[in-house]
Amino acid sequence: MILETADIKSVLTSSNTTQKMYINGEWVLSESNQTSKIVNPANGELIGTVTVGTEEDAKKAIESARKAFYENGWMNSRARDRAELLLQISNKLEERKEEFAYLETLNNGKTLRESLGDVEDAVNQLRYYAGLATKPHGQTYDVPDDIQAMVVREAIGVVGIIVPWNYPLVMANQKIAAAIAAGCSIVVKPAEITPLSLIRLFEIIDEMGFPPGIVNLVLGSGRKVGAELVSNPNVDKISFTGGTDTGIKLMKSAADTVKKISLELGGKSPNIVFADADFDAAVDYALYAIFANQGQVCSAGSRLLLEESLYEKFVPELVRRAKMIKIGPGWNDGIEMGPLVSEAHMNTVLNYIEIGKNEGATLLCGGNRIIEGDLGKGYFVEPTIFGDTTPDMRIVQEEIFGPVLAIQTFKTEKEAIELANGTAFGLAGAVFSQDGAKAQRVIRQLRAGITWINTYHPTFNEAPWGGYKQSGIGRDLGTYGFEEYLETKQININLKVEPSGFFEGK
Ligand code: TXE
Repeated sequence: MILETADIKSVLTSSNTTQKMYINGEWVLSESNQTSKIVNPANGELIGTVTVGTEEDAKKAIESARKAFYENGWMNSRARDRAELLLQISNKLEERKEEFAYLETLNNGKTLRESLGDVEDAVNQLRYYAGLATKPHGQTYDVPDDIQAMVVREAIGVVGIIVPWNYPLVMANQKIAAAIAAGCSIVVKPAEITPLSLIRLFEIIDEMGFPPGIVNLVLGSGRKVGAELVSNPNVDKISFTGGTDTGIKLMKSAADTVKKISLELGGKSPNIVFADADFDAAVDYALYAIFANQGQVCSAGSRLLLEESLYEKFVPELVRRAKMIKIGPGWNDGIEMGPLVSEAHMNTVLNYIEIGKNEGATLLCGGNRIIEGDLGKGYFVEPTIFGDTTPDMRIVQEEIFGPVLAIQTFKTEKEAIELANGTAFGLAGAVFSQDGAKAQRVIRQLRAGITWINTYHPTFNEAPWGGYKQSGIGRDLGTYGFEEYLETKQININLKVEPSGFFEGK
């Protein structure tokens, strides 16, 4: 699918029009009167202007979500009606699949095939959670008393949803779908630099006729709008995806109101390749693990753990193929890797490459921004691979969130496991081996929430997504992700209604 320049224009809202936020069922500009320019990372061109919300805007959205939930009846809304709304959103989104994919590519930089995959995922998330909406079930207990004891599940209330820029549509959508299915009202905040697909999703949501205040979108900075969502006592829960440093701040702030939080944070995930692995598959997935979405994936296989005896054969092939990756604007046909999301993020990644060199790692390929020709206008970085790393290096320990792979080597299974678990993170990990028992043995030793054997990256809306250790708390997706938006209430019904006799005096 090739996008012509004329088509690109038709996908975009005029960059002279300031795009609004959605609060209490209305499209509004921020009282700040400030705007922010949204840039296409493939060429630095302006692709939109959006209003910049403030704490006051966030407060208005929270108040409307609170009213809608607690006073105007959403708390007692019917699951079947919510399911129907989610299905309708999914159908509309599916009808406009290509448009949303183009928009995501223009704003985020990812290739069109990846954007299309994201939109398809988003459609399926809405359908999956529409199905789950009617499924929460309680329990009854046989208690040693004349009491009928039972548990019911209820919506948690007002949910603040804060999302990053690497999957702008799909990450917000998975939280929105689960929260609405559970019966919550929501206030969503996209990342500052990638709000366009979410604004458009809210155009669809607006057509659905939700009662005002159930779904709100507030644009603006994490420091102001995001922080207000986390500290405001009228928000019952925060669902966050983003960096670990920000997650730590959020957790501290949420403590003041004992707010329930789920955090999906960073990673430095190991991809362990044993000498007995299928060679071609292991090379192929090692590339996919780190270079998909330009490495801007929380679960990226950013550390390749190679059995030492395989090194001489594996690394030259890996490097050869990394150099063949087709880089360019994500909307062009055949492009396999797009630009990084912003100039600032590109500079962070380039800085890490310098750190790697200074730490003494060997640069095996890449390492540079691409400055030739049209690509020089965008934020393109070559696929980069470092060898001769040691576990203490920053490029081995810290999340770079770009197309930078660090190779580590091991001699024994035990050593592989130690290296794999040797960071503060615990999001994901993979093992490549044709010895099924060994592969499973190693996977069971990984302190990570998402794991693969003989593959990397496939993820499913049906299965839980989240990490061990400093990669987060709680889960997105699947039934586990649904649970995050439900409270648990115990109800005890007296079957023998008479005085308790606890106090003697009458
Ligand atoms: O993320 P932030 P940034 C990692 C990755 C990346 C680094 C920094 O390593 O290089 O984080 O990226 C909002 N209160 N990941 O700075 O700050 C912010 O506005 C409330 C991994 O872009 O975590 C945005 O909407 N909210 C990650 C969201 O948090 C705050 C994906 C994420 O931004 C806030 C992205 C505050 N004080 C980055 N400060 C993953 N797990 O996939 C910021 N925000």
